[in-house]
Amino acid sequence: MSPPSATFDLPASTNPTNVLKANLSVKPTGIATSLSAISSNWPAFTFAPIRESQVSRAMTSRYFADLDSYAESDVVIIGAGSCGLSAAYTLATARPDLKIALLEAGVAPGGGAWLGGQLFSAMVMRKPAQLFLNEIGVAYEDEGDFVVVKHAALFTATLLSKVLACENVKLFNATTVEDLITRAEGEEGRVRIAGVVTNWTLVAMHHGDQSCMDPNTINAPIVISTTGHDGPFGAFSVKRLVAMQQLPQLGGMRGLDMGTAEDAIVKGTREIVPGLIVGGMELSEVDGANRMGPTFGAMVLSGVKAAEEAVKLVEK
Ligand code: 48N
Repeated sequence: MSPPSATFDLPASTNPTNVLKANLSVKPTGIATSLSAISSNWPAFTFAPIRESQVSRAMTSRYFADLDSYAESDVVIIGAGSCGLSAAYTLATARPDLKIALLEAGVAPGGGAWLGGQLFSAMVMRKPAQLFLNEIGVAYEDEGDFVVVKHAALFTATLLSKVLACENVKLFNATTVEDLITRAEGEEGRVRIAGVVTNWTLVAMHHGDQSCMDPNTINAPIVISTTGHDGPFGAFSVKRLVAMQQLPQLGGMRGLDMGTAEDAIVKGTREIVPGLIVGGMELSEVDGANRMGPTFGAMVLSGVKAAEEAVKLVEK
């Protein structure tokens, strides 16, 4: 028995596609009329002319202009996962005067937020994180104490597009932060973070099998590190701080406890050493916080808090 047609008075049908058509909230209109000039005469179709060097110059002139401009940034964010992207969006929209460099080791930003848990599609966020979804215009189903975005990629793609649309953000993807720039500050042996050391990720992965391939740099008085929990690339900055004797040791991420993990990560997002704010799952490695598993509200709100901590430092 097919479900009653909610929007059209059609006879019950055993053909499911008819039921689908009957319930479409958006009526099909065919190829968008804005493309009809093309689709109406394919045999006559041709692109405007171009020379290969024009493509090369269009890409390289812009990329190297960005490298030159962002060599001195106001804020660097390491890691464009759900926390880093939320921090970038919040900071860029709150302070459009700040120049923000967003460094992402992967070709594809988004970290672990393209899927829910165990490769399932839906993404769960506990309230009040739905306020951020409202802010960026992502639809969700309200389940009472939590909401569900129908596909994690809808959240991540929407947030990524909003970040990339910000005039004051430059995403350097496929680019790894290999080290931190430091300045001696305070008591003997203590430092302030003053930027990042970068390299193409493919180069960073092959230092061992090539002669020295030195890195590049970005100076910035504030760095937000959201590189995720420990893994091949994860927990980068906090592991580097231990190696530089700026942290005694890592607390190590604890077992899964959703009820405690998310509050701890959001409330604990803070400046760990002068100039370096840590958020998201990277923070769990510092504080020995529990993991929360496949719920993402803490990542988003930790990103919001990291942005607020950065604004406090800017305004100091
Ligand atoms: O998604 P992640 O790994 O990290 P977060 O903190 O944004 O979100 C964590 C979240 O996905 C979870 O782990 C969920 C909630 N599960 C928890 C649990 O209990 O299992 O994004 C980190 C990003 C990635 O895209 C990395 O590629 C990137 O950071 N990255 C780096 N980018 C540049 N330079 C580096 N050195 C670097 N290290 C990591």
